[in-house]
Amino acid sequence: MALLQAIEMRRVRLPLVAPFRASYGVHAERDVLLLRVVTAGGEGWGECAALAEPTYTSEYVDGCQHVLREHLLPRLLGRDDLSAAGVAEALRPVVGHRMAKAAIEMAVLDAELRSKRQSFAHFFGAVRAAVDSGVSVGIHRSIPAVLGTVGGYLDQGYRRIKLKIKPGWDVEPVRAVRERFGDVPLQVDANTAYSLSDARHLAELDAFDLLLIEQPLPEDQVLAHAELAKVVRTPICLDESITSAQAAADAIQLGACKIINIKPGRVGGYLEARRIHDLCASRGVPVWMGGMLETGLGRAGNVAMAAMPNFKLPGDTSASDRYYHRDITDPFVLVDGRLNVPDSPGLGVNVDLDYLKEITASVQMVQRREGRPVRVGD
Ligand code: NPG
Repeated sequence: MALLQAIEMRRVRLPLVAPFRASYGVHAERDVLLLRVVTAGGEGWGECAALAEPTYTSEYVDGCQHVLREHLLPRLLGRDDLSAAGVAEALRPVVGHRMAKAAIEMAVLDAELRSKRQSFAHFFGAVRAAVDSGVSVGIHRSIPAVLGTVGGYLDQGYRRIKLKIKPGWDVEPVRAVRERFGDVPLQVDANTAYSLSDARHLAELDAFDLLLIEQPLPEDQVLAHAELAKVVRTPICLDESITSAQAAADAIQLGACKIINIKPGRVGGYLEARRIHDLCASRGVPVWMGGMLETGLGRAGNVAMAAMPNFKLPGDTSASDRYYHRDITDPFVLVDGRLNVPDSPGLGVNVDLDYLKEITASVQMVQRREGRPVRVGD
């Protein structure tokens, strides 16, 4: 890989079609940190998955930008031996901060693959040209309201529905969706909202033939998920608990999950995500691609990875218009319930630079001067 010369950190505010989840602090817009790396071999783009507030994970977008500027980028800048495969190792002295690390690794990988004229999909060993698209449906105020939303998505062609659940909003919406829409592929996501003492209640969901129940218990309760699996027949899928390939191996061995949701940001980047995919394939554990309201850049990488062979279930890889009136790349559109996998070099999407400027809140450049990293353009 060529010398890493400079990194642009750009904060954009992208208006959302609908508020996502107020409790995660995602209201009318997505506050996104984008990275553009400049190398002697060309440029590359990265997207940080972190949200504006540390309400879903401990990472949040201001914190990511800070740790990148002060601790991560200085360890990478000016290194002429750097490849995407070496980023995680170079950053190992910094503990945690996986979403920040994932963003810079993504940008370096994009630059590297663009310069080799290789697509992300080819690099990952994609086995399909389009991926089945699922959609995530938030907690609604009423059963008629959730039925209206689900009906709208099914009309658009989505191939799987995921209902968010929490205590007080679980069996009834699932029953209503099953009654109204028949045997549509259906799964639920609890985002850690239950405790092991809810096991018998959660087992009531077994009546509805769900694909899976995602992350019912808090993320550090991996053993409790294994206990829950003795009571609940619906396959348990872990998301928040799986922060690395090691965590995935341990959870599988403990019997805590039968399926894993992969989010590259959550695990420190696409290369660790690929290790999880491979590990799960070797253990007979199917995976699927999660989503964190990515722009077209993050979506491009996720869709490419979702074309790998062990991505056996539809992902939260919805079309751009599920999230954004206007995306920063050419939009991803649903074609017969699928998204096409980009096959041009790198991420394979073009950034609409004019629109990007319009929605930019700030830009910071980090580059080397006289052998030391400095930042300019605050
Ligand atoms: O389609 O990008 C998407 C969103 C899918 O529901 C979704 N993601 O818990 O997995 C989740 C949830 C989420 C989104 C969580 C954003 C945190 C932030």
